[in-house]
Amino acid sequence: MIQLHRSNEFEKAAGGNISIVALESTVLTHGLPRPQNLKLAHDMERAVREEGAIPVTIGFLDGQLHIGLNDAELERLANETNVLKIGPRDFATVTAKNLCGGTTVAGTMLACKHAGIKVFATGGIGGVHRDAPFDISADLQALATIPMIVVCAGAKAILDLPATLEYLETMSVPVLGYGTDEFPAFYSRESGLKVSARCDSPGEIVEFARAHWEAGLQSAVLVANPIPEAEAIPKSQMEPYIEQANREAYEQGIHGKEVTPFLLQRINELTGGKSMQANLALLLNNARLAAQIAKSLHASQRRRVA
Ligand code: PSU
Ligand code: MN
Repeated sequence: MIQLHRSNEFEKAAGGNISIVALESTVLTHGLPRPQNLKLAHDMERAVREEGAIPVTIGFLDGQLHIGLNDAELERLANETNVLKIGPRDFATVTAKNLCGGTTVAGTMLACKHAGIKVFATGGIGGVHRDAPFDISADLQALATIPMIVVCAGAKAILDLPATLEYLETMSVPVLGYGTDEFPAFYSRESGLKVSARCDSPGEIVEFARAHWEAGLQSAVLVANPIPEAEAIPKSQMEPYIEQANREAYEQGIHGKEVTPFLLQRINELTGGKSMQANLALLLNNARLAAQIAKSLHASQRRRVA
């Protein structure tokens, strides 16, 4: 079994039975520019704490898988120049070569499986890319096979959202709209697409997840939490920028794991920084909801034992 480098805080929380929320780190290393990336990492951790749970940011330093990064480690990961974007297939490379990097949604979920963490917050999951039918994020594979609750603001709007939802349906991953029947589209609250079920409270989400796993499924439960209204950008406004960025990625021959970071950065330039503000707001919003879900899950586990 892979060796885990557990932070003191994680050890204490796990031993003391305190609610835990995992946070990913590709968003720091590849999703946001400096210095907003480190500030966001701290803000997300604070948001989780304010809701009464313990944040555990996951990432690799010198080939070690950290379950929880302290402030100095977070700072290092956010500023390191030689950092990889680490999905599940990269774990062995990173371990063998003592490398550093941010774990993607899929990578973070794999780490959570080893650490026994059940709730995780990210911004937007990866999915099926537009006009590139074989560019399918490993995030979807992880969601299909690792039973935990993942909170996002939908799939990233740069993707082919109908195809992404089809894939999730094929893989038996329920998509829960939080307070909505519509699948949110990351920067926008609307997509014109439906979720598979709706939940209106953290407790309801926990009950749903329990019923899902009791039915014998091993897939994750994906919670789609719409971006707060104040920071949302209408889909009609975003779509031309997304199309332009996708076109440029194609023309410049960008492919593989570089596609998503390229698109996010290009869209940020095209929107004059507005898309990044939206991205930051939805990340914090997801951290808060994940903390509430973790607390509710924890309370329900205690009730069951009692
Ligand atoms: N959410 C964000 N920004 C990001 C990501 C999520 O707000 O940068 C990252 C996640 O780590 C996700 C990755 O797993 O983007 C998807 O990359 P790809 O499409 O190459 O699988
Ligand atoms: Mn890809």
